[in-house]
Amino acid sequence: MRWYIVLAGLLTLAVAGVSEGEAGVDKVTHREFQAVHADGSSSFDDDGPTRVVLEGIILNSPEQWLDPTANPTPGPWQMGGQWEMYIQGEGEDHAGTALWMGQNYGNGPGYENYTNEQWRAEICRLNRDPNTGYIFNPGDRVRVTGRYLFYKGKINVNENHEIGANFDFTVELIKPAVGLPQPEVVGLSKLKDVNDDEIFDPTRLTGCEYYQSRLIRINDVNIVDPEKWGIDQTITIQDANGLTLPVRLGIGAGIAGYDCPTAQIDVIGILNQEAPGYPPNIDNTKGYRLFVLNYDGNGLVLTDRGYRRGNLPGDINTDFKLDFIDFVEMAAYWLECREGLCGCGY
Ligand SMILES: [Ca+2]
Ligand SMILES: [Ca+2]
Ligand SMILES: [Ca+2]
Repeated sequence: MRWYIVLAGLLTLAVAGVSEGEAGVDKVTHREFQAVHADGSSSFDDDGPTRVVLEGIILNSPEQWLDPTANPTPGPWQMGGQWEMYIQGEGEDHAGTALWMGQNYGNGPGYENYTNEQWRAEICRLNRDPNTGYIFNPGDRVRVTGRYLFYKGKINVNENHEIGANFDFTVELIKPAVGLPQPEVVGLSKLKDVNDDEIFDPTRLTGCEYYQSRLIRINDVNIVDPEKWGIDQTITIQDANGLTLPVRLGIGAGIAGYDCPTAQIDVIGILNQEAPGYPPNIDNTKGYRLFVLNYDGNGLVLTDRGYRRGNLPGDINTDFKLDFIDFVEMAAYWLECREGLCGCGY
């Protein structure tokens, strides 16, 4: 429930006594930015700058994870359009950070909502390099400048729930198409102890924290609850020793388009933390899961490798032939326009 960011925001503002202006901008590594206390709460925001500059590689297409479609009145406590991009540090910077935006900040007290038009303008801006108009993709190296808040186990770049331009964050292209980071192979025994409990190390040098917001690969597992397979659902993987991990499926079209893999598989995804509980009783040492936001139907590796065989652009269902089924699938989406990518007036 994203609106709890509001509570965290009020706390941060109270503690930090926010100062405005360029003086409060520091370039930091993801590892510095994500530092935590022994209880898993942020230590960076104890006396951090107002804004940070971070660099890294984009891991995901935001619209495969959260629905960007503008909706100003989706119901109480609902955020309407949302947008979240994960950025992974490089080299010695063994950490990563999420950037988050929502439309209806006003579902918390004292904040305002974006109108549909304002929301579209915001995510149209964030999906593009401001200097060239280039549309960002996973595998691009970027520079992020923005404010931040701690939320459920990790610190996120965001707008502190404010719609004023002074609270914007920006993403700029450093180099396009450097490629996704090689996913680190991580056994479940690195994430779970012998009792299948999450391993938490506040130094962030081992356990779940070490891999938080990074692309990892878990080999030789089975999905134990294939009946739960579907868009926006959570399934569970298990290894030969009985260790398990939740896998949060995104809203990528391939998850709806293909069946759940039934054999022993490998899984590639982003390790995320969403700590359980509600303020003031959030356990920031728990709540790790693997994000798999799309699937290409290959049957052996649960992931979206970002390319397709066949090279037939009209082959919508990727069965390597063009026929009426492709036409039907295309017709079903006729005239739809993906918020934030088209209709931007660029
Ligand atoms: Ca954490
Ligand atoms: Ca804004
Ligand atoms: Ca086809």
